[in-house]
Amino acid sequence: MKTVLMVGRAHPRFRERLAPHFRLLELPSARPEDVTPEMAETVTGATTFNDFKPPLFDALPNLKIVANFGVGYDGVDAAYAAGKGVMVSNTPEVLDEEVADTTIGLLINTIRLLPQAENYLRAGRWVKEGAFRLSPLSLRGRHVGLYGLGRIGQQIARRLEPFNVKISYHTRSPKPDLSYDYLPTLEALAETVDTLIAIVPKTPDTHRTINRSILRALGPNGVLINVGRGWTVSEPDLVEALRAKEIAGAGLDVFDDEPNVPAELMEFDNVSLLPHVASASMITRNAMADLVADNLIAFLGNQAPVTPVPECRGLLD
Ligand code: NAP
Ligand code: 8YV
Repeated sequence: MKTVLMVGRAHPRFRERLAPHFRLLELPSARPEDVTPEMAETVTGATTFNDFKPPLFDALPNLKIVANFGVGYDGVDAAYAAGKGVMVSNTPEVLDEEVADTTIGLLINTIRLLPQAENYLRAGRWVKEGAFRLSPLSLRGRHVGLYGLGRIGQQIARRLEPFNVKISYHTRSPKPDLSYDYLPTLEALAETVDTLIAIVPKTPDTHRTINRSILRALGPNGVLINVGRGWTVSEPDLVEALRAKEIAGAGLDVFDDEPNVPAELMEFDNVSLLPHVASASMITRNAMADLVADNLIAFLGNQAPVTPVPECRGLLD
């Protein structure tokens, strides 16, 4: 029986799906120095929660595939893996609708202050003080800009259509099959819209691209929503822009140094913060775990993996 190493968390569904096919070992620390001689000799497949760096690849010389739990695989060095002939897979599509649903929820929560309104009720203030204050912002009349219009971005856009908001987007290449207005730069998008939703991957090109000047371009009625990666937003610039009222509010599901969230962000009443829960329903997380298992079962059974990452597709030629 081949051996699969569960690196980081061992999702209960991994055990259920993988145990009939493989001998399972665990490496909760994800640290290469904790790899035992037995692991080094026997492990041919691994699961990961987006944390698999070159020293861990090097510590497992018989590794053939790393199956990431998550569509974003920025914590897995896929180029290094490809260079060593190791396959990497991720979990696209199965989470698109859940993440898009959460994005719409976060957008409305941010604009209409619904979490604050519920806290007001729960604190008994409705009875004592009367109606909750009117939200200064509304979705009515907004122009939404999507920074990223891939699998998830397109699901967000589809959900926005019945809200009767204008929709524009910026990506590196225009999507001719889609009818939304394309803006060739992020700056042009921020100048055009008043609501910016970021759903781009963590790459060198997206690092802190949402900075003070983009936020100023969004303007004093502007709302920023980030569901991609915290890396994309300069958090210090966001705090400064909120303090200076250069934008009107922000909703964030992702942060630069998770699970640490800058204390300054918690000061603002016009900011809605979520602990990276966009895909976090049982049904969707189980679907992601199933796809991790399907990739391992296929590839270690000498079939093509279901969802290889682009960097490793050349290994299949
Ligand atoms: P995808 O299908 O690969 O879409 C990525 C989009 O970003 C594409 O439209 C791409 O268009 C655009 N893009 C990439 N680099 C860009 C750049 N430098 N400038 C402008 N646009 C750029 O990915 P996806 O499945 O939608 O997922 C997107 C990301 O969301 C993931 O990588 C992950 O980090 C994040 N995510 C977060 C959660 C959460 O729980 N909060 C859940 C799932 C995913 P072009 O190639 O034309 O530029
Ligand atoms: C993670 C995500 O998978 O898929 C992604 O890229 O960010 C999430 O769905 C989740 O945080 C598990 O760690």
